[in-house]
Amino acid sequence: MKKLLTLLYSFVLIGTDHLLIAQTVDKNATIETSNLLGNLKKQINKGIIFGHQDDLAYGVGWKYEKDRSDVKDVTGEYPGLYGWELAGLEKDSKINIDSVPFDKMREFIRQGYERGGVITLSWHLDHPLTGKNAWDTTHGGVAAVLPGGVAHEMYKTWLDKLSVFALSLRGARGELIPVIFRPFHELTGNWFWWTQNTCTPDEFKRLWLFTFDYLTKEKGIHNFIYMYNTAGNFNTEAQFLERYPGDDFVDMISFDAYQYNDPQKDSSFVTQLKKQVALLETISTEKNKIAALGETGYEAIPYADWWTKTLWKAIGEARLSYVLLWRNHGQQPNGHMHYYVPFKGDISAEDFKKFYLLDKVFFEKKIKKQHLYNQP
Ligand code: BMA
Repeated sequence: MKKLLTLLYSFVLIGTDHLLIAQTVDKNATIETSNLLGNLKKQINKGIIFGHQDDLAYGVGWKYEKDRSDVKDVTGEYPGLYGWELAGLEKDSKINIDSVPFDKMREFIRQGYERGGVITLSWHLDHPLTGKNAWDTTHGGVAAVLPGGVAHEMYKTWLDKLSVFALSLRGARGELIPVIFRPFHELTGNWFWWTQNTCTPDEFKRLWLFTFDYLTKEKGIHNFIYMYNTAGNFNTEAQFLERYPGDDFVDMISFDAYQYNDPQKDSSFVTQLKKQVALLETISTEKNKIAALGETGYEAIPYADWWTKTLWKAIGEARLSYVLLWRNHGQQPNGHMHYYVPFKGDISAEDFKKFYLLDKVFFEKKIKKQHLYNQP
């Protein structure tokens, strides 16, 4: 009987242990990279990391001021996660699509990492056939970059440049800085050359697999965590997974969802986001993948209590590792305001402070204490 009980007990242990372990799909991932994934898995039980795109580079009404951040101006702390954008890297540009010099970006990435924060990268890479930007939906771009395609060799040179950049991201001990890589984002949309209107599911999966293989095997990139990211237009698991390349090639799953309507008159954003986040949670449990909200926000945040009354209402109960708010460009040449976190004095700044103080929301200081790069 005792023997039987011990046997049963070890089965139970093995069973739960399996659920705790988060193994990177890149079997040669650096120790810091696999530690980060393991800790993000634990993070979902503690709370959600707050992230902001281009946080250290500029904000509303300022650019490249040392140690400045709109998030810090309002809350006194930096975010726990930093998003950066690579568009331009593929054509040897010194600056990205939003004029951030890659040299500065590298330094900002180092600063965020040294503070214990998490780094994520997106890439609005140019259309490989037309040379126009990522929003050019001329068909055939994906087929062209696949092995045998007319732009395949060129695509490899783009990945070579990405690899040089990835290998240049180093911490104080010379270790590689782990990055959550979110390629071909919003893939279920219809606005990029890789979205569902321009390629078949099979072509998309082959694009992912080739990219993963080339980066890990040919280029020796071992500081990437791979994130699959759809647009916010799914209602079922099958829709979310239609172009999913497979459990062996994806570490994290996410989607992007923005609000455009009036939350005081129409609660559909909260209802829909809640539903989708719940679906994402189900998929992440089934697949043992870590969930996040890849991008969200309300441009120029026109409602003073948006943070606690809309965003938190939708995701407060969710088991998500992080949420990323998009960039604070400020005023565009046409006068239009483009920003997603409040700046000092902005109408939602007070509510943002309330959001920042929530137990389950993690900014710089709480994240630093998690030691995300140490053994989980
Ligand atoms: C979009 C906007 C653009 C920007 C692009 C890439 O959502 O913010 O202004 O160029 O992202 O960062």
